[in-house]
Amino acid sequence: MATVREVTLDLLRAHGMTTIFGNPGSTELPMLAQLPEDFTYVLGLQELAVVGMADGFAQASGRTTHVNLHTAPGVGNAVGGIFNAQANRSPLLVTAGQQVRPQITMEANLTNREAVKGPEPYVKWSHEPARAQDVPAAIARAIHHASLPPRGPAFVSIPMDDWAQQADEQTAAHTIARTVSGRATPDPAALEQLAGRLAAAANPVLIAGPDIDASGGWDDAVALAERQRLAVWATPAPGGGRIGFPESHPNFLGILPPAIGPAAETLAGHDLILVVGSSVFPYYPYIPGPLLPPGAGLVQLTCDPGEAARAPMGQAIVGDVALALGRLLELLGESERQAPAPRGAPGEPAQGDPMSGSSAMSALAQAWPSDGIAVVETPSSTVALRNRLRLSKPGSYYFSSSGGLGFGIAAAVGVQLAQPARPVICVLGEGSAQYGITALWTAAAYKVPVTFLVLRNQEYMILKWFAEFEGAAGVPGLDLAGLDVAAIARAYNVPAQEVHGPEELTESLRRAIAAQDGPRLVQVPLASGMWLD
Ligand SMILES: Cc1ncc(C[n+]2csc(CCOP(=O)(O)OP(=O)(O)O)c2C)c(N)n1
Repeated sequence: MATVREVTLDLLRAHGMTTIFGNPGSTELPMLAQLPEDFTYVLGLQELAVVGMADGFAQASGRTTHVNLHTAPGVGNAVGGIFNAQANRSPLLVTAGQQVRPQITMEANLTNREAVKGPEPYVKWSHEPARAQDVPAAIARAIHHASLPPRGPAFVSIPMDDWAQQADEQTAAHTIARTVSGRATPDPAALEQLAGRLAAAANPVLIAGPDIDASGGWDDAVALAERQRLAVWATPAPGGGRIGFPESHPNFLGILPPAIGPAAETLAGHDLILVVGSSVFPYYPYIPGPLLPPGAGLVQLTCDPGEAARAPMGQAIVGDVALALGRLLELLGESERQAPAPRGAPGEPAQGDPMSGSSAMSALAQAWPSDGIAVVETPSSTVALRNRLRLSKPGSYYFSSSGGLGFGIAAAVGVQLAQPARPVICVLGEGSAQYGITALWTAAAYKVPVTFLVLRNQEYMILKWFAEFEGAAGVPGLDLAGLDVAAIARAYNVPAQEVHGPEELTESLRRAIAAQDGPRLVQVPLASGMWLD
């Protein structure tokens, strides 16, 4: 007779989910005891980092990924990361331990009271099985929820005495054998109508979102833009957790401003705005204005019915983005329209030491490997990074779509574990680095060769920009004097150095990227108060 645990391990194997990201407590030990050798346990030292690593791994591998947490306090620490994973559409199975069933009603120590309520707003499904025998089916259901579009985290709380119980083997066999597929073709008539509108438009434009990359629609998005002579903008940076279009392409014009009025102003002159794989739009801050430029229509292609329903303007077509792009290519030939005028190269960055964010990003561009992957959490230099690197291969950029900090270091570790053949470079503000800092230990302990670049400007610069924008004078707590991430990194066993000036920065980055035996961290002082692109 098989136990609940044995059946569950077989279920995880059947889904190829043999890597577990976790931080253990007493309530998880019965699941982890004598973990079979075909499973890998990646230890994170704090739960926000654990979820961030799994988020990066899930996105970069395209596979649903298992996170195991410690009852209420572990789930509590993880919630910021689960919020990020929801915005990133990361398919995560999140499990947490729970008191033994005989002691839940009396609320013995470590009982996760109302376990399903904690993560509920941030997951697609939150559950605690009614019986031990239901654990495999509950975990299977969470895996299916996480994997179906729009993908995202799903949560199961598991009483620790369930694992040793006898499984219902007949039911379990069905549970393990099931597969669920959810890639849906959009309404063919709606796509035909859209193709007709595109062909007839005088000056259409494409807004490229993260789901182009996630769905595998990259090449078709490029082919559509070229064939239809579309100018292309990236969806605003906060929602652009992944890049959906090559940023060195002559049709690519830049990142759409993230506010209502300026976005409409930027799109003035276009009569048809095609938004692919993005919400409409991830606005922030609030700068009111018309939602669309005069005379323009908007059509959104999205896999997410919620995203379609909440868009404030335009039409939406729901279905798989890559399938939609493929169908549009079948329906549309070469357009006679003029190709858009290419944008110029960014200006020379201001020189000097300490450097500006732009000159640091230019120095990074000099060292950039052609197959490099950027994991980005550098609020005031994100635009500079995009402008200077002009990343142009799929799967090359990961950023937290929610804006929640604590993603960068951890996600970089997960991305590198999922993509061992490509160099991962994680660019961080020194303030942002603190939220997921413990993931540095995992990088060192598991010899994950990420290059971390820390921009040290001794302040929360982006918040100073927001304070000025909001007219909020005299805000306390925006300065970070004395924070030395290189020193912290060394304590986590990551070789780290501080460098000065663009040449030394490029050289040290080249060496760090070439190192294969584990992570390296390079920190560079930046001038404060310099917002540049
Ligand atoms: C979990 C979380 N807490 C707080 C914030 C608010 N926040 C946004 S940007 C930022 C400062 C980031 O500072 P740093 O990384 O040094 O970058 P800089 O702004 O200097 O470029 C803070 C605290 C957030 N986004 N997420």
